[in-house]
Amino acid sequence: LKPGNDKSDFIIDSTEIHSSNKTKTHFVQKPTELNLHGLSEEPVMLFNSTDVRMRRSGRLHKIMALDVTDRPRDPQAIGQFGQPAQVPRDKEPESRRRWGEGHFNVFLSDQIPVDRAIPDTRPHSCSESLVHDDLPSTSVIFCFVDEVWSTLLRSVHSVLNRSPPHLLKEVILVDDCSTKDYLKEQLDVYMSQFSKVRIIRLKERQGLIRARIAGADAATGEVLTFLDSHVECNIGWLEPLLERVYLDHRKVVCPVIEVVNDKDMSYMLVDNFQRGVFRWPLVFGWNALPEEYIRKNQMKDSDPIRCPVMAGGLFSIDKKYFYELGSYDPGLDVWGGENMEISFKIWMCGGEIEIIPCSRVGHIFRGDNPYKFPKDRVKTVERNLARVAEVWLDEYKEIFYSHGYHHLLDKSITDIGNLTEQIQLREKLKCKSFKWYLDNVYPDLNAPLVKADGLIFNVGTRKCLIFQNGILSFDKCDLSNKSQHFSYTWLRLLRHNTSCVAPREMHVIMEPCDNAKPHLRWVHKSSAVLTEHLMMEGHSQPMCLEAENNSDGILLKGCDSINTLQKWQFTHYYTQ
Ligand code: LR7
Ligand code: MN
Repeated sequence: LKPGNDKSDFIIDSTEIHSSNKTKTHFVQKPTELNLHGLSEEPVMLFNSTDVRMRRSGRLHKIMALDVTDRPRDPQAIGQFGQPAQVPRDKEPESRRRWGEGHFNVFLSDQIPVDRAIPDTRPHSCSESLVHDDLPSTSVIFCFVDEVWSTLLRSVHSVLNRSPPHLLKEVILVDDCSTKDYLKEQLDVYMSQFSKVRIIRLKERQGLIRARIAGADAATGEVLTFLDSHVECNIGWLEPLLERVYLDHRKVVCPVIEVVNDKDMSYMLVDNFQRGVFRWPLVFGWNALPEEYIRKNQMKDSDPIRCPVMAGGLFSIDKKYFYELGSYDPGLDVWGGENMEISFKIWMCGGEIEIIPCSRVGHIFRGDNPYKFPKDRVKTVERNLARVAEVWLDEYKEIFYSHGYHHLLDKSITDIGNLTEQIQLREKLKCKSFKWYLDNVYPDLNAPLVKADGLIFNVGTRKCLIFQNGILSFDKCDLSNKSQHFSYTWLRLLRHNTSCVAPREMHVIMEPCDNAKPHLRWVHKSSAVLTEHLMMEGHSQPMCLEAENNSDGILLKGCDSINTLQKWQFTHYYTQ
């Protein structure tokens, strides 16, 4: 038995060994002298190989990459080896009816063995990679609410069967106050056969963020590994994650998240070189590393990939470091935004986030949440995001609010809760600025601080706006004159230092800027007819800024698409 030997790994039952690779899986031989049991506490007895005996001597070795199960695997079983499964004709109504239990094909999931084999999707070059034999141990934490029975079990089995026992301290199941009966006594009974599995039951629904904190508080391993409760950890998934944390305790590492198809439950591999990013307004997404970057850094497909943000659900983090970082903001509710929070916190406060291509975990991506939100779903998520933006985004939070979240600016309508502790934490940890993060971690994000700035040129008078001695008027354009410098902000304010252009009857004056005040907002460049106009926002009668030809004054007039006295241009535009 040569673990980690080239592409093939060994899947071991109590009766058979299979060798698997990307395309085919076949039986190799019966393990006569090896009586393997995945659930034993004693790895040395288990494998009796030089690799395991060498552990704790700090040397490097190849990844064991075992897949151990206590029953022979049925090669004919539905969904075996990650193959697509099919619903028999006569079962289609039942399968459709049960979809809503998990927002994936629950009927099929229930037919598929909870310990099925899946294809080893690691890139070729992973067979070259080595790990230390004194890696830290980990506690695997699954938080769940009303998870489907068979997928929860499959998640747990995949961890027990594919993690080297000496590295797996425990599996903690945090039940976030599920309502389903089978998740109570039946789950206790089932899990009692595994000495490493512990169940924690939350008395009230906490949401996944506080549930993870509860799991972490109970964990005794040196590293915390968080997983969603509908995953399948692939062969050799754990060691490469722990290796990175071992090398640097401030590395927070994610496996490649592969896809367990929600319709046929097949295990599907994903493209290489994908990294986690965000787009405005703090929406998580994937993007491929640019070819040029890969070439320049001579990257192999097994090399760790630096990620501006993590997807959120699947990662390992040094336990001490997790608490040094103040864990999660406990003010985040139910679901959403916590991945942004922890990602910004990690990067800005001295850590790193990586995707480790030699570690692969399948996840069922679902079209909808199969559980209830105690409050409105949209409001919950946007409130979470606003907390993150307020604490971590500095002046860039305006970009966030400008992407459909203006309504959150009025704190009398949306109470985002107290942020004092989070802000103090950021100061205590001496975290860097969001600008530093953008420059160093995510430079390819287009994030200009304002939409436009420079002089505001009036096309009709060919003069520029000037704010001097408390008066707004016109003058000959002069870029070197600071009094003529304005910016057009993300929240559509016309700003000069801390003062903003505001309507006052049929004229305009300067008022202290306030993002929460809608009357300070001007539409510029977003309407096809009035492209160069500065139109008051939110008026049924379109009102535009107009230069007075002879007096250097400014008026508010009904908008007129051809009047050049109503046309204004900034020196620089940063967005469309
Ligand atoms: O109130 C809740 N309590 C919980 O315990 C709500 C959820 N949960 C559990 C739930 O049962 C599940 O195990 O928390 C886990 C995550 O919830 P999902 O599976 O509904 O989330 P998701 O997969 O749709 O969403 C992703 O983004 C979330 C944002 O809050 C979390 O970070 C999820 O962990 C995260 N999942 C992943 O990163 C997997 C890959 C998805 C991608 C991209
Ligand atoms: Mn999920």
